[in-house]
Amino acid sequence: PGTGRVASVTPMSEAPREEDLFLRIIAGEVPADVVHSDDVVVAFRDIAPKAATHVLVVPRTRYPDVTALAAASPQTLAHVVAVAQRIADAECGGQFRLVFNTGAAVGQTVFHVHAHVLGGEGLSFTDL
Ligand code: D5M
Repeated sequence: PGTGRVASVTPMSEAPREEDLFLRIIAGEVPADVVHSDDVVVAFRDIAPKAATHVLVVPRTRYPDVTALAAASPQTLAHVVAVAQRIADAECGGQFRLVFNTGAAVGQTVFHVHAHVLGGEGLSFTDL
């Protein structure tokens, strides 16, 4: 006990707002192919898709990663999962892979929490 990482409950990461690409997409300042939008999340197609369906589900409120989101707003995390299911139902038979890169060492490049929803043709099974 006591060895686990202490989750941040701070909603804002350290980077200034104008450096948060996903806030700029949510604000409509940067174009994106939006497939779902509601009061809590916006979902748009990844610019470099790894499968036929590759959508990012992004909470409107800025948390740096999924650990911070889960600590601060588990209901928002549950909503992200529900929206992922809805996208997969519409696009790829209801089955999907959900990825939250958490940390630069594992490939996180945008430090505004986002779920990668992956499914359909072209999904590689070599990594997992
Ligand atoms: O995922 C960040 C993802 O964001 C990565 O798969 C590319 C995608 N990306 C980067 N710029 C854009 C724009 N402008 N539109 C749509 N998608 C974008 P990470 O888990 O942080 O590596």
